[in-house]
Amino acid sequence: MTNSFGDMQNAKSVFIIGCNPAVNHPVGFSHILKAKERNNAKIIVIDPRFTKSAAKADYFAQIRPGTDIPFVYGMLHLIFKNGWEDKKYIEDRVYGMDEIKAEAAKWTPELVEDVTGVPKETLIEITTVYAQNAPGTLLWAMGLTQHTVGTGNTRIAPILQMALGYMGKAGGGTNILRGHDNVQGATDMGCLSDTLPGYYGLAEGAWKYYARMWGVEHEYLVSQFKDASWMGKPGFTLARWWAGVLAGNPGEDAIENAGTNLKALVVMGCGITSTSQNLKIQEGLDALDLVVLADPFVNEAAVITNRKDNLFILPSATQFENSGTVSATNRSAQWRYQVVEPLHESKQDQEIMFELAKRLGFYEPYTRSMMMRLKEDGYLEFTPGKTSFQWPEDATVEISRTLRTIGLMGWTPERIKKHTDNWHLFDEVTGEGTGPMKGEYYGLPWPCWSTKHGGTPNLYSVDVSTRQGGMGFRNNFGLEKDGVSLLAGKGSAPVGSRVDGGYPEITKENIESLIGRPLSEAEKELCGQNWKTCTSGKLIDLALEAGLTPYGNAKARAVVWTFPDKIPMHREPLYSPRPDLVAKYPTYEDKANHFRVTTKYASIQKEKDHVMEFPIVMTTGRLVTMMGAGLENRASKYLCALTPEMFCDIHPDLASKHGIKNGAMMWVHSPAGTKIKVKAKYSHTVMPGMVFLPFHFGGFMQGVDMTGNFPMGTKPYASGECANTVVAYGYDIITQIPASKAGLCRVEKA
Ligand SMILES: Nc1nc2c(c(=O)[nH]1)N[C@H]1C(S)=C(S)[C@@H](COP(=O)(O)OP(=O)(O)OC[C@H]3O[C@@H](n4cnc5c(=O)[nH]c(N)nc54)[C@H](O)[C@@H]3O)O[C@H]1N2
Ligand SMILES: Nc1nc2c(c(=O)[nH]1)N[C@H]1C(S)=C(S)[C@@H](COP(=O)(O)OP(=O)(O)OC[C@H]3O[C@@H](n4cnc5c(=O)[nH]c(N)nc54)[C@H](O)[C@@H]3O)O[C@H]1N2
Ligand SMILES: [Mo]
Repeated sequence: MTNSFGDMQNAKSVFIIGCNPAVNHPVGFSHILKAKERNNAKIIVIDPRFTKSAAKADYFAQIRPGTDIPFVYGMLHLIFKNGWEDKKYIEDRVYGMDEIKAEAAKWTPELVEDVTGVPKETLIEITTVYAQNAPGTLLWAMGLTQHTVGTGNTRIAPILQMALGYMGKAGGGTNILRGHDNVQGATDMGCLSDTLPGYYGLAEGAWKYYARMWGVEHEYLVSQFKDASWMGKPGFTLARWWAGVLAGNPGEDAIENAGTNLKALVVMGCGITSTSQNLKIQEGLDALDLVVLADPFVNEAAVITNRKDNLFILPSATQFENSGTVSATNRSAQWRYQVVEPLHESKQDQEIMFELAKRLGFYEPYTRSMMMRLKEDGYLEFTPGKTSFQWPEDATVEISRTLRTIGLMGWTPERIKKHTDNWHLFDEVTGEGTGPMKGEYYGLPWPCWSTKHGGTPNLYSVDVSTRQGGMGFRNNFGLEKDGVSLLAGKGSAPVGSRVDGGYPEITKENIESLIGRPLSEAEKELCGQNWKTCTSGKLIDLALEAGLTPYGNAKARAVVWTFPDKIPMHREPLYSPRPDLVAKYPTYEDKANHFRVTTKYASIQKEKDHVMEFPIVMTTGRLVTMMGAGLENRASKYLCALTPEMFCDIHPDLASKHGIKNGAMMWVHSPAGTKIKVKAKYSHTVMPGMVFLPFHFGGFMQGVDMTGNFPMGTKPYASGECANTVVAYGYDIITQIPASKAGLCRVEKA
């Protein structure tokens, strides 16, 4: 999220594409309603369903799932045609907009109507309103990401903001509504298989930096791998771990995993039914040598598997029985205080991990750096006299001294606690503190460059100084491309910047020329190679003194030359209802070794015209009463009274065509050959050609009730078929997120 929920109150228009905040972020949604009250902000919703958010909108486009790229190109077509783009902003701050303009020229309102199903009058009306009510904030979440073109979707949305000059403005920005409590923090801490914590890449230099910051030898880290080459390779993802188990079986995708299949699975805080192709997950669970489930509830992995042994359920403590920092969707930190001691036999997650590390023999190096402190010269030493570490404070200190890329240097435990304790002293809209908290923004939203910096409420704003959170775009992709400079244009820099325009990221080599004075020998001693690895913090301090942003001041790039689609391109879903459009906008070629697994694209789309047998578009998503895989909520009697069973939203016209009565049972069949039996719920939120399934239920598999497998007394108050049993093959080309928003199905009376 570039801005924050509070900042949305500054918006004059709110563009909601691929999320349903009235249901999934109801507290956050109140800021949008306030924008309407304060500024008469225009609310625009683009969604295949008439959602509760759409019910509050001024303009609504009911789009066919998976066609957001054409829709936004249609908007850009009109913006460029009418000269509504922010020319100066584009000139100074964007690389490659000409290529976008050329693609947008193809997407006439008529073509957009044909591909997306949105009447061209609606497209024109929405574009006009959005371009003329500046600034506009743009929101998305899973409606954009869970597609084979998810990454393209998440690129075209900021490009729209850039074209209109809405990025880096209060009341503007791209505001991606994060999901779980602390999901922003989890990503920042490195719960991804292709980065180290803080998004440091898997390069040797980054590993060496981490070795230093963990207080271990680089060779020790290397010795944990089959050979050093595996340190540079992304691992499996949550979406496809089971492919690592099943590889070698007939029909399964090939893997590249150092010559071995996966043998053991440890699940910590993930409901197993939340990933697509649930039948494959069941097969994967059955085939493993060992399954360990650490969860406050009985994870349904234990219930849907047919295995009889080597399955362990470890009772994890909940957030109320633990403490530490959590990061909110706007990159701000909060201290979470423990409320009660872990109940009964449950253990906090870190205790489980410490015990595991002890048994496997690496507890000491695992926890070593919490016993160390950073010296002024940027090197670690054992803290004199320290015989044990204090959890979670010492871990927080380690994080703040290590995760420099995103600017966590100012996140000391003392500061974060002080913010949480004084939350009432901060402004709801700007995040600015008053009284003793003056000069700081609530939760020190990152980047928070140093212990003196107050955090960054809105990313990429040059309207304020670097001290107040101003910055250009990150210089991350070199200084020029094909002879064109990638640095920001002259005149575009945060207020008070010594350099009036673009500059590269700060290094030992360029610091003197950028700040305009020679460094003393003592100062030079303290400088690391570049700001990211300069652990003394000297380079950052020098940059801030000159009003410079440590990571440089560059152009945002609309063209990503390393991706298969250099600019976002429309590609039909693997299971498309429009074979005529598949011919025109085919998907990607199959991709070998995509997070270690060969991943099919064209070969599925070309198999046959799936729509002949599976003529109904199927999408999945959320209910306000349930969360994720639903284990927590289905343990609540009261929530279960509101949504007691699994259902399918179906338009009465479609249902009656199949003889399905409201409240009767129906089958939903997927092209993967799987099926679920659910209750029909007549609804006008979906069009007659489409159904919607919530994904919060589990415990049943293709009509079979498996809830008898719950240990006594642990069965949830509600169980049911899992939508992901009928979410078929399909993964994003870059991130591998399952394509659970645009599928096909067939329905039948049960
Ligand atoms: N009550 C509740 N709140 C939650 C959660 C929960 O489970 N329950 N989960 C949390 C989590 S983890 C997350 S990630 C967020 C997710 O928040 P959202 O992304 O808002 O959640 P979804 O309901 O999955 O999907 C949002 C909307 O995308 C629409 N959509 C589907 N396909 C397309 C498409 O191709 N284009 C467009 N434009 N729209 C499409 C769907 O109809 C749906 O209304 O919510 C968080 N908040
Ligand atoms: N079809 C379809 N599938 C989807 C989606 C969709 O839109 N459609 N959305 C996807 C998205 S965005 C997400 S984020 C996932 C969400 O899916 P999950 O990540 O599976 O979501 P939760 O149900 O919140 O799972 C959290 C699990 O952690 C446990 N837990 C809670 N607190 C703790 C703790 O402190 N420690 C430990 N160890 N465990 C704890 C809970 O009991 C629960 O079992 O679903 C994905 N799946
Ligand atoms: Mo999520």
